[in-house]
This record gives sequence, C-alpha cells and structure tokens, in this order.
Amino acid sequence: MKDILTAPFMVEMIRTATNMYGHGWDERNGGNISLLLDEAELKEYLDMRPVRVLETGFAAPELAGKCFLVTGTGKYFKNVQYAPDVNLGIVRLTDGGTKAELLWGFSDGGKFTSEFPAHMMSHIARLKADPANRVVMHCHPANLLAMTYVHDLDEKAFTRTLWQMCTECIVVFPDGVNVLPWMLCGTNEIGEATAKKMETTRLVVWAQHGIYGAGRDLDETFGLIETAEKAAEIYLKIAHLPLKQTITDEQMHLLEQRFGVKAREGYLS
Ligand code: 2HA
Ligand code: ZN
Repeated sequence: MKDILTAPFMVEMIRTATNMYGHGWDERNGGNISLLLDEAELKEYLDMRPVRVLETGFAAPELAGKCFLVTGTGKYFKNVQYAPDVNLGIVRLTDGGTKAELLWGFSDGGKFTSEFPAHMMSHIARLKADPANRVVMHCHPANLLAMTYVHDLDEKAFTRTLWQMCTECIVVFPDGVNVLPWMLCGTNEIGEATAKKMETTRLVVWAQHGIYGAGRDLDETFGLIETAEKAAEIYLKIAHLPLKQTITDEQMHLLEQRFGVKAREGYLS
C-alpha cells in the first residue's frame, strides 16, 4: 500500500487549501473543498475498510459508491498542510447517499464540512453538465463578497459587470456567474438552491457570504474563482469613479471568436 500523503490528489488538495488561505479567501474555518476521487487510484493507498460511518442528512442516489476527499467541519485551511489527516477526510457515500463511510482522515473524531449538502448536490448537477467535473470549492474572497453589497444581484447584470472588468473573464467563465440571495448556510435548502444554480454555470455567488466554484480539477476551479475575484477587485477600484470606457459587447464577440467560447445565451447584445 502506498503512502496516501504522497498521492497526487492529496498533495494537490493540501497545496490548494494552503494557497486559498494565502489569498485570504478562507479565514478561520471559512471555506470547504470536495474532490471526487477515482476509486481504482484510491485503492493503491487505502484498504477501503470504513473507519466510521457518518450520516449525511440527505439522499444523493446519483453519488452512491463514489469517494470524495473533503475538508472537515470547523477546520482551518491554515492548518491543512500541518495536519492533513485531522483536517481532511476521505468518504464513500453509501445507502443512496444517506451515509458516508469514513475511509481515512478526520482523525480527531471530526466529520465533513457543514456545507456537505451544497457540495454533494452541486457535484450531482455539475456531473450531469460535464461528466469530467470533479471539484466543488467554496470560499470567502473579499472583493466578490463586497460586490454583493453594492451591485445589483441580477445574474445577467452581475455577470456582465465581471466580464467587463478584465478581458480574460468572458474567456474563463463564458457561462457567467449565478447568484443566490442571502440564505442560511449549511442547510439542505441552500444546497438544493446552489445545485440548481450549478446546472447552468460553474460559479455561484452566495450574496453577503462567498462563492462556489466547480471544475474538472483543483487548478481549474481555483483559477475560475481567482479570475472572478480579480474582476470584482477591479470593479471595486473603479465603481466610484466616472467611467470613461469599458469592454464593449462587440469586443466580447471578438473574444468569443478568437478563443472559441460562447457567451451565455442572451447575455451579450
Ligand atoms: O464552514 O464557509 O459556509 C465554513 C463555511 C460555511
Ligand atoms: Zn462559507
């Protein structure tokens, strides 16, 4: 059996959590990540015998049998690199997703993130849209969060503003961002609402809270949030100043052609 701390998915998870903390996106126990694992790969590192069985509090038959590397509830991203086995866990969903067998980690008796419903429901939605999707990531980037206090939360308006703030935005997230109004976090309700929003985009803003991103791997998902957050930062730098010019819809169409992307239907004139 190989040492799981050397597994590429583990190394990448630890680096990503550390990097997110470094960006200031995950203060205290803020944020959470889940990564869908390949079972054949996992078997090189684990005997797959459950250590404990946890209740999920929801059904997710689509994910039954699937294994996830996930951050722990109440755990700090800051500490992931120093004690991965305490702050991270590997679970396999069983019993129609109502139970999660802990296969590794959460070694202090802990459990998966409080946002597990939003993560698992988002995985279901994104796997339908793209079978290669493996990552759901949540964090609290300051500029995106700040923007939800002063910008219209209309999804088209919010997306268009972000696209206009950096040339690369429409290329990186042509599907735009969806926005949820403030809702109580950690519940199945916000999980269901997030997953519904994930049907049409890989970025979902939680107003006055943070953002969810989804993607094929940790790098792509990190990059997605990083790009949206950069755009929000530009917005906050300029929103109070008289606007002299912006990226026009005509220029956005040039970007679509040049980079082979298609902007969300109806979002460009
Ligand atoms: O627990 O970010 O939304 C960490 C969170 C909750
Ligand atoms: Zn949060």
